[in-house]
Amino acid sequence: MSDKRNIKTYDKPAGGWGALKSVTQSWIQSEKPLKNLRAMLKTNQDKGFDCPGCAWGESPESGLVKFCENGAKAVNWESTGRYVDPAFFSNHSVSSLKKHTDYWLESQGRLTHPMRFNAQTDHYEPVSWDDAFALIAKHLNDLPSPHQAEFYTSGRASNEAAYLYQLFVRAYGTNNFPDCSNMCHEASGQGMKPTIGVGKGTVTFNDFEKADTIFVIGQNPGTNHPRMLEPLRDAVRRGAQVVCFNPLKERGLERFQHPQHPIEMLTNGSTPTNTAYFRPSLGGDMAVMRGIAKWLITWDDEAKANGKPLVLDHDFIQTHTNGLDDYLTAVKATSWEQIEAQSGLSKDEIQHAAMMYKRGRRVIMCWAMGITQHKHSVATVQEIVNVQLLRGNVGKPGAGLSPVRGHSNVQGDRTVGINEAPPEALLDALEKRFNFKVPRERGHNTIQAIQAMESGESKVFIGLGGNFAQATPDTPRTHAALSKCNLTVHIATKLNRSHLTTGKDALILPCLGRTEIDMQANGQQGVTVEDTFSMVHLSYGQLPPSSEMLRSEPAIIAGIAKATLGNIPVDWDVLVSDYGNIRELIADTIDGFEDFNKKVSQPGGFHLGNAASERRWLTPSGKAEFATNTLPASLLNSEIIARGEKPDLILQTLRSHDQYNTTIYGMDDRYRNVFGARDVLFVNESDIKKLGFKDGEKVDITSLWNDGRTRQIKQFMLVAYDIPEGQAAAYYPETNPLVPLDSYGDGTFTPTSKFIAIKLTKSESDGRIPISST
Ligand SMILES: Nc1nc2c(c(=O)[nH]1)N[C@H]1C(S)=C(S)[C@@H](COP(=O)(O)OP(=O)(O)OC[C@H]3O[C@@H](n4cnc5c(=O)[nH]c(N)nc54)[C@H](O)[C@@H]3O)O[C@H]1N2
Ligand SMILES: Nc1nc2c(c(=O)[nH]1)N[C@H]1C(S)=C(S)[C@@H](COP(=O)(O)OP(=O)(O)OC[C@H]3O[C@@H](n4cnc5c(=O)[nH]c(N)nc54)[C@H](O)[C@@H]3O)O[C@H]1N2
Ligand SMILES: [Mo]
Repeated sequence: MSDKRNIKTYDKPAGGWGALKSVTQSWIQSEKPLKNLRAMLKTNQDKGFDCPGCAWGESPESGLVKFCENGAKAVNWESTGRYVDPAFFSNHSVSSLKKHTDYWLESQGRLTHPMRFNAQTDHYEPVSWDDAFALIAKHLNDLPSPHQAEFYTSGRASNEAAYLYQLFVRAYGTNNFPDCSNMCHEASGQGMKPTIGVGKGTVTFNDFEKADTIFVIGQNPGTNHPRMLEPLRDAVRRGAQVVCFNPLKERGLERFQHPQHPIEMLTNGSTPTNTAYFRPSLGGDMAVMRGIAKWLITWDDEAKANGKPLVLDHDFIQTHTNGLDDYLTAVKATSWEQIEAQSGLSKDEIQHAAMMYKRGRRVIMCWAMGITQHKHSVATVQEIVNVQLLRGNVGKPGAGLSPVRGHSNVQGDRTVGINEAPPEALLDALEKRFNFKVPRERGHNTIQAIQAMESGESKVFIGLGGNFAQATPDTPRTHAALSKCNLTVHIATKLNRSHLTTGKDALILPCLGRTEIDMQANGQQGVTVEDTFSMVHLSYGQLPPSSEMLRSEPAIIAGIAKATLGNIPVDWDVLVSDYGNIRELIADTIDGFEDFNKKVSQPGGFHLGNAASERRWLTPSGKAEFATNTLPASLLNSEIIARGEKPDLILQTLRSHDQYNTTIYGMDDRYRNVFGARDVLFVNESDIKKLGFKDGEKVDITSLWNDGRTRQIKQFMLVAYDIPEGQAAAYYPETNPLVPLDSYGDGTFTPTSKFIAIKLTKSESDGRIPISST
């Protein structure tokens, strides 16, 4: 390695040989390459398993190979030949494990045995499944109120596991269901539900083939949904418009070379994945959408005056919507000065975007975390909906709304009842079917769960997957909150930092992963998942379990439930003997799942249906509602303004190409040309100069908030990067100590992970470290 840092622009297309090389490496590192290769070919196939990576859905017609580079990494990461067994825990105390990085912890391999923390020895020690269940039952039954326990879910849990979990927790007596969705697409659901009547995307895979314009807003599919690059590329090839809004020039949104396309690979051919690229300010998308609406309305008025064809879809608006007049008034009252200042785009640029929108007769708008992790995310989602309603782009083929979900079953978990604010209809159905008094009080979301543990009100934390302590904001504070618990329990496949922040008692319960064969009394079981297009399908593990001691998630939940409640309200063992029994209960209680077992046994599964996509509006008025929100007066939180200090930069926290949320696969971020490091801060070169630093220098980063706490992370290397002035970017989860717990979205409680006001200071011991060998 040279001692000179070197971060150039990555000039190769996304995918391509780089992706193939990376997949090969992940195979070899798994130490089970041949077995995994056989398993890989079963990814997303009929009778195979659902990719444990992202929630992107499959084209029904796609061929033999249905995985992408990052899906391959997810499979090889889960199915490793390394094991974290009782000997490992006896060699490593919990205090010594805490000194290792997140990457090291997870790379030690698969958890093999149930383990109980012994505070005296500072070690996790083996425990029998029955004793583990009995310990949980004792803690839960000792609590004065069921509302003092928190039941977290990460979005990899299957429908069957999630349904059993919510049934158990509600029978126990609470709706405390903090989940990863609270930190993710919460704003999409909250924004869409009151406007179009459903909180899910309205499109399916096939719509992408029919669209003549696709907007991709605040999303980095090249890394996080790589299989989406194919429909984007195909769209560009057939002459459709792909319009991207992202402050960063993300490689996957520029060019793509299909790694599973031999001719493309051999000729080194690649295709652009956009036809226009706009680079807004962080948090500026609501203003962008408002500007697009303003142009559309202006053109419509002009067309009306000149007797030309109108620009808005007045028939659709008349028949299907409510509230246009108020919305028009709000749009007209928003000044171009404010739109330009807040969006970071000029009136002309927005005109260009509006033209591309107008040109499409069928437009899909996709978005992800760049939209949902802001203070005013709900209003931004609703502005996207408004623009789509103006031209009737909801509920027709090739058009619609597509919040692209993260975890592979995060959408399904919500559908089957993981919801701290459950709809009354769900509670009524459960009460009727199971004959117990369902708790009606709203439960805790993720932020409220942390607050409740911090204040000592909540005493038990159970995590169905995930890495709660690292994924959530204000890291040291969250760790402190967890360690105040009487009991912490983690149902997990791999060791992570959350497991090391123990309550007085603590358990790690190792479970089967998606890739593994799940045998129960009635034979091999499959589980179901719902993708981002509301397609529900079966997933069958292919590989022998990593350890004989592993239990499936449904079996573990049933074990906890039986120990805590006995056979109330169901015979838990019968449910686990055959997951078809769980699906029967889902069919009885959850909308859209009638004949579940039959429907899901068809190859490819079935579509859950989406009323808005059929132009049935499940709103109180029976119509789609234009939402009239005003642009925020300032994007800066009032707490920061009150502090009276001007931030140096606004930081967004994002994913590298070598990670799955808090799971770090490696230290490279190929498409951003970063190698061997994650403690980097991307900043515009002119800002680096303006702030008195040099490229490559190390800085400490402090975030601003008005609560008297200091939030700081140290020794991050400045990287001069192609990023708009005033902005910075760095990787999550390392940056979570900077996100104040109380800085969350209006109406969502989603941490504002894409908008953090920061100050930089020179690190005490400065050193230029090499991060690239090129
Ligand atoms: N390989 C892999 N796949 C994953 C994941 C993973 O970690 N690794 N995570 C999964 C999960 S849970 C999720 S939720 C998804 C996340 O998928 P993404 O939402 O694509 O994830 P992020 O890395 O957070 O990227 C956010 C993108 O939004 C842009 N952005 C940030 N702020 C703004 C803004 O204010 N406006 C606009 N227009 N753009 C902005 C950033 O530059 C970045 O390109 O991916 C899922 N798939
Ligand atoms: N600053 C910042 N914070 C963020 C985000 C951000 O963009 N910026 N993104 C947010 C988002 S979108 C999300 S979704 C959350 C993610 O938050 P989580 O879902 O809580 O985190 P993950 O990193 O996906 O969880 C990884 C762990 O899950 C366990 N695991 C893996 N597979 C399985 C399985 O099959 N079963 C079980 N039981 N366990 C399994 C492993 O032990 C692994 O260590 O983070 C959020 N936090
Ligand atoms: Mo997510």
